[in-house]
Amino acid sequence: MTTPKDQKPTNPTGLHPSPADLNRSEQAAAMLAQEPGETLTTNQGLPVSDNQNSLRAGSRGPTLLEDHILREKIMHFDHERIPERVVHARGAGAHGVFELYKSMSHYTKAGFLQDPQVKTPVFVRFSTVAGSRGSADTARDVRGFAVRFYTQEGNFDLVGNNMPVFFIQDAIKFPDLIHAVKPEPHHEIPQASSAHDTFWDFISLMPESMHTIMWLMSDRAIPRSFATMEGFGVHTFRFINESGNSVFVKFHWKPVRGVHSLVWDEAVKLAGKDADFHRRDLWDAINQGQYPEWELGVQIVPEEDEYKFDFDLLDATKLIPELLVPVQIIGKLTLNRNPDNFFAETEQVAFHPGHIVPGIDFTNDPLLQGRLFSYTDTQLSRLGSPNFHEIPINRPIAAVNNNQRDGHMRQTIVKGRVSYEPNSLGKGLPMQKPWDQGGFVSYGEPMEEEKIRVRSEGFADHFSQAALFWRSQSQWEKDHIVSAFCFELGKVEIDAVRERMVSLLGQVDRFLAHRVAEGLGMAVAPPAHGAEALPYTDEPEMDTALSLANSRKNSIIGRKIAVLVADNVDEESLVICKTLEAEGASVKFIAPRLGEVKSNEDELIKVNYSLPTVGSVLFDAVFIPGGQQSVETLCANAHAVLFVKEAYKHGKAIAAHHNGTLLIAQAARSAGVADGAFKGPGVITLSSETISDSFSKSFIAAIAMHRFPERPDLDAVVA
Ligand code: HDE
Repeated sequence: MTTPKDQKPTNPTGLHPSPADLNRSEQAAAMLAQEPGETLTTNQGLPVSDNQNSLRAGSRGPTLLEDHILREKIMHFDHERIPERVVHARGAGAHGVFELYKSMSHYTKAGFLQDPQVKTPVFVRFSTVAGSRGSADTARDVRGFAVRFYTQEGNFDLVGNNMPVFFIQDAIKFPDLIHAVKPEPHHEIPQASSAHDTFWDFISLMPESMHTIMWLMSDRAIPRSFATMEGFGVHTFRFINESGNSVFVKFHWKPVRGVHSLVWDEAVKLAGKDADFHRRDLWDAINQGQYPEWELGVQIVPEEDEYKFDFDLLDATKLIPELLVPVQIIGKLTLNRNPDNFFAETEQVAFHPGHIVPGIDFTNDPLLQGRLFSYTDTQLSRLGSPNFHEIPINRPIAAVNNNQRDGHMRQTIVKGRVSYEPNSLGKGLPMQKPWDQGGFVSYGEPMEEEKIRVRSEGFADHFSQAALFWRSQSQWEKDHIVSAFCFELGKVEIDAVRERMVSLLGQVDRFLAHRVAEGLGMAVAPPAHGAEALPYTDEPEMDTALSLANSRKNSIIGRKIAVLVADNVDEESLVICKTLEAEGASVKFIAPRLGEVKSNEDELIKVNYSLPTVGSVLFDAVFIPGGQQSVETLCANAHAVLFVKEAYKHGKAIAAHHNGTLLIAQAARSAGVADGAFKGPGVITLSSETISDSFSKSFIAAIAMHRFPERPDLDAVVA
């Protein structure tokens, strides 16, 4: 059993661990974490003799109020829930490490960006925005991408999203935006969806949202996994170097596995097949040692270039196109440890964009400025006390010394009688430190302005970057965007809202507007009142960084491969499984029922999943081994046929060895197309009896492509 002695911090200097100790888990363990003990006790440590029966007057009599053990247990249970986050309620977290590639001392004095030898522990939480804690992972939504760096100078939280821009320019509109997207107040419908009247009513009256809306309607809003999403700090921040010189900086996270998304039909089916699809993927990847990785990139803009662009750096509805300012890669984030306890870590972590370190500072972005108030404030209702920074996951590794005291749930026991400053009784400690001794000093930006409520003129163009995004997409991405608009606006019940939206789309791109209008069975209306922004630009440049089609496609680490098997499967075919695993993929055997199947060489193969419990949407690729009897069984199994049809429809890599190809033909027939119609990019077959190297390589290359959205007539496939 853990004794109170075991639970004391190991650091003799008090409750704050030594700054030299970088390992969060060790710190948390040293402070409060405990393994389950041997003897069941109450919260007071009283050993419990009976956890099955409450105390009553006789075996059939009433329960006695005296039962302090029952009362304590039920009371604690009654209060187990805390309010969920008002936004970003559903999420998953993981621990990891940040390693710097090169010193950034030229630009910033931030301690963790100086020395490539220093490894900084991190905790990351990914989230959806609109849905409640129990909603599905694959809803169309922005994803939160919040990273905490536990640095020697305090916590630095980069609280970003997987999209580089935001819906609104000024924080004062945030409650309106969120009220519009959340379930409608009269009937609390729909959950985790923007496809309803109030969201589109608001958006149709907020032309500044058009750029982010383009991202939201793209496949970026339905990522394949957290590990294949980009992350962005969104706002422009400042770096400040030792000499006090400042540059503007935008932060980017670039996933090493490339940026990959689902398609809408998959996202919808996944919500039913596995509502925890993203959370499980992250958990499994880390458990299996397939650690997700991102590179940290920065776009640096010198102070003198502040007004060089035709958009305002302070406007969070704009990005800096990478073709104007390239992203410099400066380090790598690796997530390598799952939390020990979801509530204690992922739920109680309290991020705040205001958690910065010397060498990093804010700009006057009016969205960022509003956020600086919100995050500490919201923790008071969520975590219940101003002492939330003492929860282990929130404790900095840097020492905390100040004169704050008391309050609900205070844990630190500060010795002595002094809790004020200046003081002489406490030798004047703790003492403030100037910049050159490590103190935080705000950038001395000159200010001499009127006090007014006015939007800067530089924020006025709401359409050019939306158009840039649209024009930078590949054809299939454009098709998906059009379908997304048709779906979302198709759920809108008020004609006027749809009309205003289509009219706004006309200011992004006339062709886009016409396609959406056609899908909705309506005409394109003239620009709505209040939407008369800058004139439509005919030929904005393309930015290749904006298209998923240009993402990295050189790895299959973390991909899930389904191998469809039944009795008498050909042992020779299965040699490819080892090759796939050696490349970092997970191979799962799926059969008509659980248990084992016997190969043609009498080997027993453990079945991971039965066909009725899974679906191709849970996997990245399918392999169909040979073996006459195995394939015949699968061809006669509706789940197996659907599996292949869906994988084909969703553009996934499919490989079949020897007579495994019969299942592909059967799937094509059942999809209403000719036997041989399931061909084309990403369908790899091998008729010879032995598996060849080139077959394995082609399959691996196809999986790395992630998907083949340009396969002909995918919409015609019934699946
Ligand atoms: Fe947040 N946001 N936000 N946000 N946000 C919260 O803080 C808020 C914004 C983001 O995994 C809340 O602790 C305002 C932009 C993430 O725990 C709350 C405004 C970006 C997370 C809050 C914004 C974000 C939050 C809810 C407009 C991308 C989840 C619970 C002024 C750069 C962090 C909480 C986690 C969470 C307020 C806009 C990212 C209420 C007022 C822009 C990733 O404080």
